[in-house]
Amino acid sequence: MTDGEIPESHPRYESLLTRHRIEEGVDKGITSRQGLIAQGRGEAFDYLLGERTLPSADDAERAAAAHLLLAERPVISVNGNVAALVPGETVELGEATSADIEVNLFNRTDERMTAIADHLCEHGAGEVKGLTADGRIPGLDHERAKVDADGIGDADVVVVPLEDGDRAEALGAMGKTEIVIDLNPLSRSAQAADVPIVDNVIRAVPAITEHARDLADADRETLESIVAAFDPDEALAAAERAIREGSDADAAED
Ligand code: PTJ
Repeated sequence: MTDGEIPESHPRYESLLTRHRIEEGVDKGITSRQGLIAQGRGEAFDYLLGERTLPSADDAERAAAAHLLLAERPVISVNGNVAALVPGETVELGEATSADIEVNLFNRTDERMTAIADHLCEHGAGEVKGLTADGRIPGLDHERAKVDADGIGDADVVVVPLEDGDRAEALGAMGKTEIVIDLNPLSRSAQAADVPIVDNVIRAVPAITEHARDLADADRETLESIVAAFDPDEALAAAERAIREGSDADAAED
């Protein structure tokens, strides 16, 4: 089955599309087999959140866009799941925010690094960082610590979708502003983030791009006030409430 063969009227269209893309990612050597497990975990949380963008997640997506527009050296980190699910959307986000794209893998192999970089180029990316790997994130074991010195190594703002908890904490410890996209509000990555976006990457990446386009002409003061008004603890609490109390809880409060 290809993307186009899943009928859009199917009640679980987005979920089927997501599964299909991840499967295809594994077949192409882009996504790791662990990526299938990660996808299953994500799906469970998405189901509990009502498979929609909470108002609190939309606020986080707007704050993320403001951070990226204010940044001097923004970078979007891409792993095997992100490359399979939102390759073209990631390229568009990079264009809308002048952010670099860097491949950064948990299960790093040269073959997967190259396959992902090629896949992103097929979806319109000009330059893809991550292959030079001449920088290190302090405090992590060798393979997971590898970054480009002039990419994530030197970035002031990093978007890390579906990040592993240790690395999210280590990037935070380097003083970088971290924007994490993770459907689990209890994950260490989400908890470590300056901007935790509790939403499916398939909805979150295009939403940040849309906010960035909307804010393209905003002045610094406006962007800074959006950043200052965002409260990460409140965003996580709103997502937890939505999970515990059902899909109306968040909507009722925002
Ligand atoms: O490609 P690699 O080698 O870098 O490996 C990437 C994975 C994702 C396999 C690796 O980082 C990993 O094992 O991640 P975890 O520890 O399973 O964490 C993944 C997190 O992402 C979990 O908290 C999931 O709930 C969440 N998640 C999964 N799918 C989505 C998601 N969040 C947003 N959107 C999704 N589609």
